[in-house]
Amino acid sequence: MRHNSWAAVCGALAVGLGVIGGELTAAALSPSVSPVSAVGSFVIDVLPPGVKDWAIAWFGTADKAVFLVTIAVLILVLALAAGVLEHRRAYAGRAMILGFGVLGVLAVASRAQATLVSYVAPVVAALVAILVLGALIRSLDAWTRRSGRDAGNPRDDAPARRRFLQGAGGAAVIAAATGAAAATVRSSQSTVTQQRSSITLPAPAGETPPAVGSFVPEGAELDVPGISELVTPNDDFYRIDTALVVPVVDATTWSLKVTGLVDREVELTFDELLALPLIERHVTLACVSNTVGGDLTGTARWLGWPIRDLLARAGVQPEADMVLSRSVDGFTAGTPLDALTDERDALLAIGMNGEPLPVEHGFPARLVVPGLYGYVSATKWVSELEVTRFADSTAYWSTRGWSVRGPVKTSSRIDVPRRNREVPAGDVVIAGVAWAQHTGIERVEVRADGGPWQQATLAAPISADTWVQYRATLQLEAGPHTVQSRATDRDGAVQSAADVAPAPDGSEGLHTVSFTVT
Ligand SMILES: Nc1nc2c(c(=O)[nH]1)N[C@H]1C(S)=C(S)[C@@H](COP(=O)(O)O)O[C@H]1N2
Ligand SMILES: [Mo]
Repeated sequence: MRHNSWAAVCGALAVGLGVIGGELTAAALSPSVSPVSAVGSFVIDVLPPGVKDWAIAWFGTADKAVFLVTIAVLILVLALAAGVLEHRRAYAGRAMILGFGVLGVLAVASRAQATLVSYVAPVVAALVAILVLGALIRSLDAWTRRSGRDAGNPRDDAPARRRFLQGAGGAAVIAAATGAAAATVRSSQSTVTQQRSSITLPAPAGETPPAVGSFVPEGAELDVPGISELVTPNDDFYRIDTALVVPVVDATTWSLKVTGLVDREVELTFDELLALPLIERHVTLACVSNTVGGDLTGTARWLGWPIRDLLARAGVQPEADMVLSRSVDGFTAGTPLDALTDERDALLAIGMNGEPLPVEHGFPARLVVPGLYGYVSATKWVSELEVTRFADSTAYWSTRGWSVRGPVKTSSRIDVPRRNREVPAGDVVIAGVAWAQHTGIERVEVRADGGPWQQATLAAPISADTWVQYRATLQLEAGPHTVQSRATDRDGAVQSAADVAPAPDGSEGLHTVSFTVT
């Protein structure tokens, strides 16, 4: 192997040990801010608007691993370069690592959860990498000098070669061992997962008669194979957030503060929350990034305390018109005060479909506000409600080109038949779900091939805040067909047919599905 290649290996070993040292330090001192994930989150936050739209959809779904691997590959390439540089010129590679150490510190500084102690990890990472790189390259240089002077005489450079290989081998062994230790420590932080599974949720306070929305009425579920489940199982519930690594929040030390334009600040612990009269409501959440016919929407039964009761406890001052909810990871949402205090049951939720909130859906507590897109209302891992004014505060996505207000737009989706399927001729069942949160669905119509609209049969709604299943039968002859659906809300407003992209305030258009009748 050429000495340059060995230099690159030294770079990888040094930076690898540095990264592991940094992660171990972070795990010990401030688990919520690991240097690597801080760099990743920092990159997400500074993405330019064009890349961002694509990124929301991308990071929001299953592909965070791809992003983490990309970051890892990038770090590796830079590490290889640092090794080669240091071999060419003493201190050049170490200066490069120092530069990245500074970037690491800046990235950590950009994290809302960062405390003074969080900075120790990137500093340790840079120090370890610099020290190891210096030592390894010095030993490589000694070998290079020997083999240069006595070219063609392998016996003379053998001791220097052996010394270098022993050093590099030792570093590799230490990297493997500490890497394994770091992985173990990380998984032991799944104690929060254990904590979550040991929580027994209280039963909702009895309401007589049972409140609309607290139960699934007779006839709410249609028997159509392939239709969206009326209540989405937690494991199938869409997930959208900016968190690269799911925030790990210890419920025993968590609290929610109500601050800002209030008569008195309120602080609520998880145990206090458990002891309050909680209610349960089915609510359909929707993401503003959902495209027409997309799957970034779901319905769950949420257990929580009405936010209006919490705000009443704090005493909201008359000039306030917005609540800026803040997550432990710095995400913010700006919700109109009305939506949190009017008769709709906006919840500080701790339960989802009978379980404590799954960690990725906001454990230990999140907001659920019927009728508003998630980015302006559904703050997960919520830690603070700052009562303020739209004129004085701007939330995370609203500073990034998305609308300040985010009421959910009425929409409907065709679940059956699926796109490009072959369906037997005769009565063809068209079925799906429609939603107009907080107004309710009045009617759903379907049509084939641009023909006349035909009214579908609606299932019984759980409430105005949930989606409704619908079904229709169309007589279709053999050949290719295209069906569309449109919903009308209880105010008589018909779902928009305009072709509108999600940014800045939600998509519009008719879901259109093409298939073949055989
Ligand atoms: N802390 C935090 N809460 C958040 C977000 C986020 O990025 N961070 N995203 C919001 C958005 S855009 C949506 S659509 C909903 C999605 O909630 P879910 O992942 O439980 O489906 O969470 C909201 N709450
Ligand atoms: Mo969203």
